[in-house]
Amino acid sequence: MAEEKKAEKAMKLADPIKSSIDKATQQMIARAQELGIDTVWDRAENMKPCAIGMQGICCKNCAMGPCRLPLPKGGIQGKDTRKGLCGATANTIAARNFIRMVAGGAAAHSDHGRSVAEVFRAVARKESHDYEIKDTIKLKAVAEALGVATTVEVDGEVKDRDMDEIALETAEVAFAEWGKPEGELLYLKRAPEALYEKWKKAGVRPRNIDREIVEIMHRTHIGVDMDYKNLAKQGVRAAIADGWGGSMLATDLQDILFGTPYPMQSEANLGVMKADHVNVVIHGHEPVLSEMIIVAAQDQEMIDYAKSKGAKGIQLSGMCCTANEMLQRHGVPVAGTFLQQELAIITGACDAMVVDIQCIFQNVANVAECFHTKLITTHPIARMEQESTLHIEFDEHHALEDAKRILKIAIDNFENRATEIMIPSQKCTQIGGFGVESIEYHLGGTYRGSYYTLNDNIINGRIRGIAGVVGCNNARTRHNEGHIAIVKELIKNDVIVLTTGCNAIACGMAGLLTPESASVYCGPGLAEVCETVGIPPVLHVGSCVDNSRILLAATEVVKAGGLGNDISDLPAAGSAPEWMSEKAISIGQYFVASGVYTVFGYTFPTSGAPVFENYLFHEMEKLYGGMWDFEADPIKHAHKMIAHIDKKRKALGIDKARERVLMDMADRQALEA
Ligand code: BF8
Repeated sequence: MAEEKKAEKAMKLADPIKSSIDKATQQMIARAQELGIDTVWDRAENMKPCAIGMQGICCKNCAMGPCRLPLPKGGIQGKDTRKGLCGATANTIAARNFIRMVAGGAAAHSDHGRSVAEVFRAVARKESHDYEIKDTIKLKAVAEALGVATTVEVDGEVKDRDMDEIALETAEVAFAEWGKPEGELLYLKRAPEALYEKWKKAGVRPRNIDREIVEIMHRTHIGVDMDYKNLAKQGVRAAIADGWGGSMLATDLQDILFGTPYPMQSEANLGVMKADHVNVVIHGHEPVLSEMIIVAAQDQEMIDYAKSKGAKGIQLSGMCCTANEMLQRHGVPVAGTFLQQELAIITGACDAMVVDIQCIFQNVANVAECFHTKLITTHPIARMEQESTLHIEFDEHHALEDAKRILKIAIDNFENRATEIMIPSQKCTQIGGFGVESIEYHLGGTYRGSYYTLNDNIINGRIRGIAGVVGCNNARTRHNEGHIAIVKELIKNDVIVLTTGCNAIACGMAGLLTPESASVYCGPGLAEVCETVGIPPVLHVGSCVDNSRILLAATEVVKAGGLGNDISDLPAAGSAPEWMSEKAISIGQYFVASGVYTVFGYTFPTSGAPVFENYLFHEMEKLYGGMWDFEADPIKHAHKMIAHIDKKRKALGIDKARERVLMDMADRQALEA
């Protein structure tokens, strides 16, 4: 005990100002320190990452290792002779580690998709009565993309097929995508034809979702695949199975069940919590849980029960991607990003934190023990060893009942609060809920291709290009600094940004998700477009599985014409400024495999194997049209993306248009000719 106390005393504390650019976060880190509660930033101060592991050159795939292959001082001179006990080279080890990250990320997204598919199938089979199909238009579109007939011929007459029948067959076909014995993923044909042909030529069309992930685990076992190019190829195949498979199905089936998002106003940051309300923070990823809690929280009986305990009402808020899911469909406010999860409890006003899967710190249980907060786990695959946590398993067959039980625990806990509560005042107005459909609504044409107005403005140079800026926070970098600096630099240079995940939350907290921000932060061209159509310069398109919306939006841009015939022809680039998760690597890899130049910040997990890294950064472009890059400095990072956008504009012959920016009809006719 004395030893433990000594260790605790020796713990270095993080500097709140250096830890985050966000005032609410700074205030709450300081508050935690005052209370003697460690947060992720303090732990990062006291534990440095392993330099060899960071560079991807530590192999621990067998018990002869771990084999560590550090780069020699002064770099590699001549032949790289580094090898592990079995002879695995640095390239083989880095490639194996890299694609295992892809497997982890693809598995997380795809298993999330599978859970949604299970609920969808239960609804289609009429086994679940708490959920229902909310968007039949989307159901028909998804059915058609999966080859399910939506019409039927009766006596020579074509009629609409019964919706229940369509739902049932769509559920069965969708479900088979995870494990069908032959064929290829059905959604691959949604990609531009030129991209599909590239995948075919490269031999990377996924057969089914699960198989590609399993095959990575096999091929990276000791003594199997020892060619970094062949390993990378399987990484690409599994990543495509994520982006154009598991994630895309997750997004689509969620839209069918819970409604396709449309733009709506809300707020972001810890200041959305209310001292006089029962605060329930829902944290994780699957909207299957949050949707039902939203329904339960609107139940008058529940509201009255909260009032009977002395609260003014129930305040739901979201954390991480669950926040994005609740925001985009219901306008529920966002409490914070990945790194702010402990801080929500440190307010002293969190009556329950309800978690499901992914990106949840185990330490939230320790923090909750310092307060009255009930930490409730809900998913059978994600439990915690801390006995203080409650586990209420969420089941689609009695989901509303489970949700009410959870809410009741939170309400009962309201009166157990200590008197001292500290909720930061910071919160920002934001608009969330954009997607393929709403972009078409705002930036589509009346008479021509669906994304005509967007394409026209890219061609005439008001919009210089499109960026997808996504991904996590990382306690090794200053919270939100990279996210915001990169996004601001892009929009200043007339690049419209599509955002998801924690980047979207960071942008919401910084006030970049409002139409009004256009006149403050954008270059003149982008500002003019945003002001004319009334959209923010940064469009929040959802959670991390919703990066599939970016793939489909890019495909719509290709279809609308005038900007080449593949995603790789577009003046577009991707970015994950503060990435940390395996999911980010899988997303990055499917962006690259879909033709997008993709830059990661903070660190890159192959830097110890320069030959393999060169393959990712340069050679991949020849196969897929997209490639990886790395840049830690946010401004240089943004300018690498802008340089790529300009390169693509030049290749399309629209670089001159940009110099003029405002074009008259004669200019436009000259361009079209
Ligand atoms: O899936 S961005 S920290 S919350 S992994 Fe996690 Fe990263 Fe946030 Fe959502 Ni995505």
